[in-house]
Amino acid sequence: MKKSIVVSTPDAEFSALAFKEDFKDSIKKVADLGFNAVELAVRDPKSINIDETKAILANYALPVPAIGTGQAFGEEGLSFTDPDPDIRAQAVQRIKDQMDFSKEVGKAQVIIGLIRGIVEDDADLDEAEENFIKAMQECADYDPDIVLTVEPINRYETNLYNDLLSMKEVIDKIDRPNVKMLIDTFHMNIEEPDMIESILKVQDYISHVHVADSNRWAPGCGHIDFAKIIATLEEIGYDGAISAEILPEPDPDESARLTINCYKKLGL
Ligand SMILES: [Mn+2]
Repeated sequence: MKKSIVVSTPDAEFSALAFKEDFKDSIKKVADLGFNAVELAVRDPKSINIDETKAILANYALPVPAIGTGQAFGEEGLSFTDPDPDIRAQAVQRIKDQMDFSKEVGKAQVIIGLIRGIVEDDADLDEAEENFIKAMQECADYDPDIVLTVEPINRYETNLYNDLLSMKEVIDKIDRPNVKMLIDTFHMNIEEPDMIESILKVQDYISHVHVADSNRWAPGCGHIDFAKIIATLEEIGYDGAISAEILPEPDPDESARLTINCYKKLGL
């Protein structure tokens, strides 16, 4: 399993990641610490210098397992389930742009996290699901070579698809081979009755893994049993990346150091 951490490209602002100041400097730090992959958080690929980004990544030989896209919702309000069809269309276009960008960085998986949106009125949940499925199918069909990985997110951040089993159900409804699941230990710790049992139930769907501890600090700073989770992932034959999506606490450098130390202790 690759040892990965989230780094934000210069256009994005997001609290749950290790570094976001100077991109080049952050990539160097990540490589120097011993990570061998880096997940990028990108608000809009059209606003970043793709050639420069590729050159920096190549310089440190860091592959990109996945691209985070949630900032398009957080900062611009784009979502697959907005009642306004224009906003839904913009969200779909943004994910298509991310899929084009993905091809520039080795066919990284494109994460569908908060861009699914939040439904204001629970009465509209069925309509939201319909819009979500339609948007997912349109994006999946846009390029069947790129995997879209949908992430169950805890109830305090969205009311759509909080746990692994409800996400599995909607992935079955989307019914596209390039739609898979991203599991995140921080969200699972809130939503899953038993993280290990839930992982086993959706094992054929998992294409990417986020780690953060129960307090969203680096793994090892809270009470999640990562040894058990890694053993379970090994048992089911998962060989993708383990990517830290964490708060930059107590400070960005230290959060990355704590993460790599934990990875090494886990034998990654
Ligand atoms: Mn996550």
